Amino acid sequence: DGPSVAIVGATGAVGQEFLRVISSRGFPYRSLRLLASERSAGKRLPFEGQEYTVQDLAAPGAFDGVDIALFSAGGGVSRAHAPAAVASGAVVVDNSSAFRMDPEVPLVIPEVNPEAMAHVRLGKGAIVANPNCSTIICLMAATPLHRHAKVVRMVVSTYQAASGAGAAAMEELKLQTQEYAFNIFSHNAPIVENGYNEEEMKMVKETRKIWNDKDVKVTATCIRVPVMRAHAESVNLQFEKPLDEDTAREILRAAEGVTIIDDRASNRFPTPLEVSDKDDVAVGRIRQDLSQDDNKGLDIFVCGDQIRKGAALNAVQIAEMLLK
Ligand code: A2P
Ligand code: 11C
Repeated sequence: DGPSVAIVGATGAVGQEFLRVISSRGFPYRSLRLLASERSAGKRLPFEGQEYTVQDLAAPGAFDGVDIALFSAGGGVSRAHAPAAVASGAVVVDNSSAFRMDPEVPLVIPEVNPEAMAHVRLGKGAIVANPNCSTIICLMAATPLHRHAKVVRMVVSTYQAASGAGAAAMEELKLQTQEYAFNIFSHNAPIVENGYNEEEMKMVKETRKIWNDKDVKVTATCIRVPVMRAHAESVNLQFEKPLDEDTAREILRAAEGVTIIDDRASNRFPTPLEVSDKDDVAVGRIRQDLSQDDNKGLDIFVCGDQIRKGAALNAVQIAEMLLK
């Protein structure tokens, strides 16, 4: 019983995490198909006591009988192959940026805007987009506060792990630790004409779409750091209504998928290592922004596993919503 699931990019960092998350959450599937490029076709991957042969995504009939296709093989692959999956009746949960800003495509963080996918039904071809990892991790912490006091402006600075650039970049970090270890650099995404890079612009545009608020002001600076698989983000929030830090802490304590690590006495706050392989996003350094009047500003520091909640877990949660 359960849906027939295909994983596109099954050999990649996120693809492999899809499998771990499916297993750890006991996601019910009737059958599983592992797809990647022709380079990997024929490769055998063990999973839950069975051996699966990786199939070429481009082979005819790759999506025949598939109910849910989890895509994480890059935007180009999604653009080229998601339409075929949709045509054969599958719901595609796409982890790439290819369709995120398409007005017809829901962009979903289950804890934040589940209502956006109210019209998506299993058995009827559709695409649901998984937001960018930096956006997911940021909004997991910012949204509960936004619901309470309405964010009017948000300033984000990220410290992003190598995993966001894929399995090859993680391997490179291991090999080149000397070079990476004493340095950080601006995110590798292309710079666009306004001087922002594409990663920063994703945070701006995706936040507006997810919050369904075209007026919220967002700016971001995205930096790559020598960390393996979890992003850190400094988030400065300006609210319409006053929000004091104790209330903020209470709100975040009650928020699903969020853990508070905020021990001032022992200087213990979220770190990328501590959230690695964890589902929850960790929030700390919760404090009133001194530079804003009337308790209308807060600073917080957020860490989240980029491959888990930033990608695979969020996508599997979306797939779980389809089963309800
Ligand atoms: P492959 O291993 O066959 O190259 P990562 O983000 O960790 O680099 O992983 C990328 C994933 O996307 C891998 O599973 C990779 O498969 C897959 N992929 C990349 N290019 C293609 C393509 N043209 N067709 C199908 N899968 C692709
Ligand atoms: C990073 N956010 O950490 C990227 C990786 O749009 O899904 C994922 C890119 C995306 O570099």
